Amino acid sequence: MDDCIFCQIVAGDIPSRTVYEGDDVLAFLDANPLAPGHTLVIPKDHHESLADLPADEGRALFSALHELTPAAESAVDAPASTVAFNNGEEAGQEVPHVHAHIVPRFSDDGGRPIHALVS
Ligand code: DGP
Repeated sequence: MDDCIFCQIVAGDIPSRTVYEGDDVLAFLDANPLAPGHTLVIPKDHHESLADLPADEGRALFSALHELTPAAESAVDAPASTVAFNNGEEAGQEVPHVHAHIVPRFSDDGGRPIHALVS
């Protein structure tokens, strides 16, 4: 999709700080991080919501999350993380290309759940 920011990142037309690239999945640092190491994990193909994502791409995305979540934590020495999808505009999805947020969490960040992090 020409006007999709994340498709432009996949194509290399918008720079990003890539942390992982596979055949189907790209991960890069969030431009507006909620915490150090805040990482976005996306399917390379354009799908707006989780319901649009083919099952094989969903499996590739989850497999990448399985690897990248502990990697994101250890990169910033975080003991935990919040992993979340904003799925749909009413849920706060600003970029209409499926993406998971990995937000490293720290012992001194209050232990608040994700909805408190973004309010
Ligand atoms: P969401 O609200 O779930 O759609 O979150 C979109 C995230 O994408 C938000 O945390 C900021 C991030 N973001 C938006 N534009 C860019 C960009 O051009 N580059 C990067 N690295 N992140 C972006």
